[in-house]
Amino acid sequence: MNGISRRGALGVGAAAVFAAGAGRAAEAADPVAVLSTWDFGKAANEAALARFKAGGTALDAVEAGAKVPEADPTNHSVGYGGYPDRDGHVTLDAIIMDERGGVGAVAALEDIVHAISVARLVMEKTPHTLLVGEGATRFALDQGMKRTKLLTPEAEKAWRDWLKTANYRPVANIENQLPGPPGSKLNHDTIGIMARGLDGAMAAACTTSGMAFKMRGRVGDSPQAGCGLFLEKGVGAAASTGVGEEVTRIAGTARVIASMRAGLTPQAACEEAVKHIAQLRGDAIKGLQVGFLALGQDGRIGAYALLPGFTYAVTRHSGASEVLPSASLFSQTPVP
Ligand code: SD4
Repeated sequence: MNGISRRGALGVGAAAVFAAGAGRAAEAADPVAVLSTWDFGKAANEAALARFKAGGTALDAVEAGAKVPEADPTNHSVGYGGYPDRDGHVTLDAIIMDERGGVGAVAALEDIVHAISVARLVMEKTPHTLLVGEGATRFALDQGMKRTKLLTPEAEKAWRDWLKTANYRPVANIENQLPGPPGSKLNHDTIGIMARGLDGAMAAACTTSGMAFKMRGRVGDSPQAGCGLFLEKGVGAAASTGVGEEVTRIAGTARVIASMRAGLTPQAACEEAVKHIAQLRGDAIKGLQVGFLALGQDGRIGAYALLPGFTYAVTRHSGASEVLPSASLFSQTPVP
């Protein structure tokens, strides 16, 4: 398909059984506290765990974690310092969910650094689930949040360079291709983050400045419940990353959670959703990245992507953290 080789399934069975056994033992000894997308998720996870340790809820934990990349000017796909749309405006999308059907989201939010905190206020202080654009900014200001210019000189320069060709072509794994080795201060991206307290209560959040140089008004998968993020009590949570349109077409995280509810493991559920996108879209997804990450209520983790390069960060209640590579459907990223 597309001249890209599919990963062979041969030889995976025994390794998967071994990994499942090892995963169960690790979970029993030291349960998963926080799971998030990409290598930079580790710093976010650690902030989330610190919030748990300070007596915070799972909701407090995911908010604290999401705020880390939002405040970081070297991160070009979340919050302050994010790359703008093609008209030069930084616009943010974010969502937060709890176990009682609580959903709060903002889309195309401007001038406010912590989109995730605005999303939480939407959930807690309004009868709505999603506020967009000017109304979302006005709500944030009414709630006492500060107006901040989000376009940094560095992001503005990148935009002006882009304007020379104005060719919109999302780069696969740009999240891990910025200067510096993986995990360095310069590697950051959209974050999907899921937390589970020692009492088993879960919450999840996602925050992003979306695809760089998108059309003005474009909203991706991230702030749409069931697309960029979904959580269901007793089942687990799932987040997506990559080209949001490809996730939205299949209501990706709702699909992952539905599969888990029907009995698939988080890993099998992520694989099913990625394969569905590939089957549905054929050549149209050539060179595009989509990754799903899921945390089951029982602590099992799933991660799967279209292309190699997607990574995720796991932090346990002891404080042990690791960044792991996701498996992928295709074994190579095609050269444009
Ligand atoms: C979007 N899914 O706006 C987001 C971008 C992203 O890793 O997750 N990039 O389409």
